[in-house]
Amino acid sequence: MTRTITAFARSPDRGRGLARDMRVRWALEEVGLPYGVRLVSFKEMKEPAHRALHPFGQIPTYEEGNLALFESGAIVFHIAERHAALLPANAEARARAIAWMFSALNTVEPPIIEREAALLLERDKPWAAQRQPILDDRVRGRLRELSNRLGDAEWLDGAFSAGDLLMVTVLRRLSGSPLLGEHSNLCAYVARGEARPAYQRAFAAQLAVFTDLG
Ligand code: GTB
Repeated sequence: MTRTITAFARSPDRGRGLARDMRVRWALEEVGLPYGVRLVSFKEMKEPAHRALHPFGQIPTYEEGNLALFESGAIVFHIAERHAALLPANAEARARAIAWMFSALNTVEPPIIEREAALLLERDKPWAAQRQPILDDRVRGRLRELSNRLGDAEWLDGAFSAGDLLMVTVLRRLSGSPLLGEHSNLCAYVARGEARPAYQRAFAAQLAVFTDLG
């Protein structure tokens, strides 16, 4: 069975692994599934052929036989559902890991994206300086809560799961920001995720796309 994902032909992050194909690559590497990558330009993403796979004209997408999926969370869930390496077999542990997947994408990621969008796209607005501390504090609040829950644990709930995979990719969006640096346990948590061999392989693969551009 061949699996194909889509990724940016030219990622604006210059290979830092911040685009959402990274989480799909990482999940596939964790469970040892080979995959191919189709690189798409910003123009191609908005054309009918790509929109047939992704209604919003974005990456990543995932094709496996007759199945075509969009939404990185749904793709990671699809991969994880079939592999105990990403979702535990025990029903209750599995439900909790899925809750962490949702919380990474629904509770922790939105304020991080909102803050990032303000920094990148709204800097010149007259209200930007007033709004920034509000956005910073929303992220701070979430990080504090997450940090309190993680404590000294290695992963969010027992063994590494798709919940950790998504949470680490979400927190990486704050790499280099002082906000993450305020929580040494979260920094160590992200570093543990990044140290996983599957993460390293996924990171190298997406970086190669950028370095191969020459
Ligand atoms: N909810 C969807 C999902 O999880 O799959 C969101 C998908 C999405 O936002 N895709 C982005 C995209 O295709 C790429 S990942 N954008 C193009 C468009 O909308 O036209 C977001 C992203 C982009 C760039 C960086 N970066 O350069 O640091 C980081 C993250």
